[in-house]
Amino acid sequence: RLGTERYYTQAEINAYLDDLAARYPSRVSLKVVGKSYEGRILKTITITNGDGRLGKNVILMDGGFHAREWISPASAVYAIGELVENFEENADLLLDYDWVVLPVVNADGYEYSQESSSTRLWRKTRQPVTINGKTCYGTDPNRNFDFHWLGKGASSDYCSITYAGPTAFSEPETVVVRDLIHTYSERGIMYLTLHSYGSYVLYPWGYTSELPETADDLHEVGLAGADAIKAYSGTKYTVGSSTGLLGEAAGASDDYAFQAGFPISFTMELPRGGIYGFDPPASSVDRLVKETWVGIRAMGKKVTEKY
Ligand code: 0X9
Ligand code: ZN
Repeated sequence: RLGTERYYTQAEINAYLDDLAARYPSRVSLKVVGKSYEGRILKTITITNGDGRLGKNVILMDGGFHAREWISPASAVYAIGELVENFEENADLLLDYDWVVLPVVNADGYEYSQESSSTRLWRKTRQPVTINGKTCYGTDPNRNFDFHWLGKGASSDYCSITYAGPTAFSEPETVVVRDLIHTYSERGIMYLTLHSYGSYVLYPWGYTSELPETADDLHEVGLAGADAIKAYSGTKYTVGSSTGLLGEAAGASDDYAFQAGFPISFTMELPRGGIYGFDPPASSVDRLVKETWVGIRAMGKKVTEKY
């Protein structure tokens, strides 16, 4: 198991995935799905129960969209560890479903935020944009998806923290997630993207205050996660639509996955911690990733029963 006593680099996380693939070849497979702007390898881990049945339903999960939200990759990695190394206790989640996880989407930003205290709060990717001789770095990957791109809550200012990018899917990292969403849109049931902070389970829409027709189903599955976490640790999550709870923010991956065919799509905003909210101390990683797993597990379980 990768420890929970500190945060790990993207390279260490990839090495852990390699280690799992070597140790559990019948249940785990890896795929290089692309490269970040700076050339870091992005790889997914597909977790099965090893029964060889093809075409099962899929739960697609990612972490590390926003660089500074370190508890997100940590939680994705912990979930991977549970599904693979604690397989016996989680076999119910893998009977009719495969899980596909990309733990660090914005690998360049994540590494940059680990470089020094002055870059700790970096959010965007690292691809530069130069206009009239002035350069600003990065695009908000969660404003870069081509569904109501540059709508409400997204900025066209290339130096803004919510910059939607020069075009939709201008970032290699969001292209990777787009392609994963389309690869699994036929059999994908739940898309779950891990962010921080605020302790929310958010469902579509995030570009409009309108609710989808299936809002009750989304709410029910989200509540299963929130209730499980409350019972486990006492942490209170709020469940609701993205726009209802946070206001419009268009061009995000959750809306994109939902419109592409995933009937369940959530942004999970993990709890705040530390001085800025994005920086829970290393000493609280263990507690947070464990309670987050309880929530992910409960939502996954609910999905396997409902769909
Ligand atoms: O604004 C975001 O991208 C997410 N919050 S964060 O603080 N992690 O940046 C929320 C996204 C919610 N989903 C949509 N607005 N579609
Ligand atoms: Zn985020």
